[in-house]
Amino acid sequence: MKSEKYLKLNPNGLIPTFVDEEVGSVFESNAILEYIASKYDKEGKFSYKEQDDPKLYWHQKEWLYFQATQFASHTLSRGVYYNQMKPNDEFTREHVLHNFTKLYDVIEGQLTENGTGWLIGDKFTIVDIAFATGNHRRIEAFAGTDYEIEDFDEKYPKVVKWYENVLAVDGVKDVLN
Ligand SMILES: N[C@@H](CCC(=O)N[C@@H](CS)C(=O)NCC(=O)O)C(=O)O
Repeated sequence: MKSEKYLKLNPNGLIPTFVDEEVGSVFESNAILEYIASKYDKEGKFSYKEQDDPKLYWHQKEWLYFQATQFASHTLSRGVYYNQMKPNDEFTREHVLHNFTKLYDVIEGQLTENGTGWLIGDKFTIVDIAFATGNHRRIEAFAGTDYEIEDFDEKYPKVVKWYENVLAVDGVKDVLN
């Protein structure tokens, strides 16, 4: 990931990077999801298209930005970092858990308002893929640690149901395990 060859494809030196004949390479996971949707999901099975449904297309984008900046970068990766560093300090723990609570309140609210069992619209989309990956990583990283969200299932029943829906999609369990 830090080799000269890799850094030409992804100057930030992280994974993932998607390599494709048409555009060369794409980095940032949610940009990759959008690219794959645009190129390989022409019929909109897993994504909303601007020409067909501009409202849901822009919701799709806003939730992907929210996932990348607020969920993955601001909260999940900081939590993983602090959990590994074990600063043993209540302020840090409260801070990480407070950020997670704010995020999961937003996600629970969106699932309640949308009411379809999916984050946007009425189908499993790239938005669900992005958040499910983060949710999977949260469970994997924090189960049994000081950073685990207490009584998650009681606080976030819609998220629990949504995650079950995602895991039931063909192929999802295989890639997450
Ligand atoms: N915002 C980036 C984050 C990428 C990222 O954090 N990748 C991690 C793995 S999930 C990584 O490459 N870590 C290795 C490192 O930090 O050197 C994206 O969504 O693609």
